[in-house]
Amino acid sequence: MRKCKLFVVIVLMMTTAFTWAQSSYNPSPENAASREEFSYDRFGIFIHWGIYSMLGQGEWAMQLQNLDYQEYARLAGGFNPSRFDAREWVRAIKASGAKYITITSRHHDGFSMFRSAASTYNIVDATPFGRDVIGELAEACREEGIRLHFYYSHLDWGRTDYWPRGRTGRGTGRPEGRDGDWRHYLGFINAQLTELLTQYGPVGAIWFDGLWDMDSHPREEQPAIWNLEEQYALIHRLQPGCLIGNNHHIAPFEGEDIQIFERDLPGENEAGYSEGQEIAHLPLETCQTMNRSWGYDIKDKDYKSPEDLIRYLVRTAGKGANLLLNIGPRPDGTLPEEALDRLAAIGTWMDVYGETIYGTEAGCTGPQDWGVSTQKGDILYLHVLDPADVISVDLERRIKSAESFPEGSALRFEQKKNDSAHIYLPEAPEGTVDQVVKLVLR
Ligand code: H79
Repeated sequence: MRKCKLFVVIVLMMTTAFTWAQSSYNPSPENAASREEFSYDRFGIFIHWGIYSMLGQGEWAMQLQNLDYQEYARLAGGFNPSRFDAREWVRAIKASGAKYITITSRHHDGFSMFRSAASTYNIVDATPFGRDVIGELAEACREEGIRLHFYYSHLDWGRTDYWPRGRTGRGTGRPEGRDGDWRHYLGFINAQLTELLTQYGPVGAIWFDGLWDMDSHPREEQPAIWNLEEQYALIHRLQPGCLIGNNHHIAPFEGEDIQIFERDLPGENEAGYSEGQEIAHLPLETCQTMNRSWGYDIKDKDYKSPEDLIRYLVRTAGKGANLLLNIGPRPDGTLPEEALDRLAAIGTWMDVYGETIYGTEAGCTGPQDWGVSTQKGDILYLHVLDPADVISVDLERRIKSAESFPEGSALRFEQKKNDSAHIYLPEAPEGTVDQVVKLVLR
């Protein structure tokens, strides 16, 4: 009798383990390699560009001003970014030290910035410009050796088959939908994802946004509502190395390869979109704006200084995360000078300090009152962001040597048992944004 019970228990355990193993997502070798490459790179540039850029009030104008969906669509007829030059963009971005570009292939307004047979509401068919900007960008990225990621909005403010409606897009004048619309809409998404993943060569990542539009439903229902299982499988089947990220502000779902944080470092919630967003065991990415806006805002000159942006990049690396820093190009296709200045300044800094950012992990000290640290094996880079003569560092391992970076001069340090180490810093040269100490640990 006992034996029989034990047998039943074992069989039950085995079937549970089997179903669990079947349903749990295992990234392919190509995907695992992409994750490593992604984490190594630490820095990317985000681009929010669409027909909304013409209105000069960010990418949410349609929702915020309750613009009529048919009238809004007329904007496309005037979109002619005569100064757009993909190569110029990519060169300026590459010179910043960024290793990838994430561009809005389709934002919440529903307009596709790429050639699409799934809808004529796209840049090739609906604008006098008639050029596939995503295609041109893909080509320029290939030439310059920089990866391309696609932002793709789950939600849509302009399509009538986005029905039933979610939290937003209720004031755009669309008629009520019919049964079957939602299924049709999901089919449209799969058709467009297929286009994005077959028309432009290797895609580094698909970056979803807008799932939160249906947040009147609990988290457990979201994968079924949005057809995530099939959608994610489609992406990984078409391009196994393509990473999937979803800016849903909640813990990652099965099948996602990176975890995204909006306007906050992982574990922080100052902007208010990351409440309870536990940090997963996935590559991490924080997206942030240079000024206050994502899409071009003609009034927003409130740019963070180049120094502050560099320090933000350092803090992100100190968390073991990537920074995806945004630019909102103008409707004529140019990048604002303020953005170009910042790209150049970050690039100058990265030329010297890249070693302390690329390929590092979060440093073993965690955040300290003087700054943060990044690490590569036995090498620990202390990023002193608040100038000091001496800093104390909590370390479990013994320090073998300490030197200033990039100068390489030996620094005095003290490390007694069961006490913080003290490191004496030289005077920082004028204009230092981050005083780096390179420690070798035993
Ligand atoms: O593409 C950029 C923005 O247009 C988009 N994500 C970045 C990368 C974005 N969408 N929303 N927001 C930024 C912030 C607003 C979030 C809200 Fe909500 C949506 C407030 C209310 C609904 C989600 C659900 C956050 C709070 C509740």
